[in-house]
Amino acid sequence: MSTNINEEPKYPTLKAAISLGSNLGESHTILNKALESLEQNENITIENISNLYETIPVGPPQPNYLNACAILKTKLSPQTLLKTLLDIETKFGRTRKEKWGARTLDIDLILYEQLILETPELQLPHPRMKDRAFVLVPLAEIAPNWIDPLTKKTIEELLKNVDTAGILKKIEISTQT
Ligand code: PH2
Ligand code: MG
Ligand code: MG
Repeated sequence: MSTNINEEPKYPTLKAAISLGSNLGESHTILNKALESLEQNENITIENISNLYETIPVGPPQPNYLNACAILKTKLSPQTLLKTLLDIETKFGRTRKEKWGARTLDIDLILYEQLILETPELQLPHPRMKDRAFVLVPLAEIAPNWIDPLTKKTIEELLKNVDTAGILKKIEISTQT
């Protein structure tokens, strides 16, 4: 058997948490289709999806967001997973203009196992995760006991320290159309 050193290493199936947001276009449909796109990747399976939340924008004035989180199992390295997420954003018409401006689709890598990473392209855990109710509220539904490797607190504990006033409405997955 030959070994190709250029081949991407075969990572075991590892757990990652992502956050999704949209506030331009048919946000509900876009989020569902983005999750379908992820599922179509043979190296990714979706373990769990939160309910959707309508949230007040953090940043410049813009329409309200729909936010959700998902737990993935993946064989991809964090860098390759990030590239896959960015490719899906582009597929759904994401353009990058204003920082924190309105977008058809934003997918952020929030946690990857217990990995701590500080690179220009990717920081893990996501550097603003612990301040953002629009991430912690949906994430606490599906991964309340996941420990933030930096603070050693669970998602549920981190959620207690944020203001959730900007979380306007929960849209139950079962009632989605
Ligand atoms: N994403 C941002 C900036 N502000 N506000 C809400 N409510 N939801 C988001 O997903 C969001 C935001 C940058 O990624
Ligand atoms: Mg974001
Ligand atoms: Mg992003």
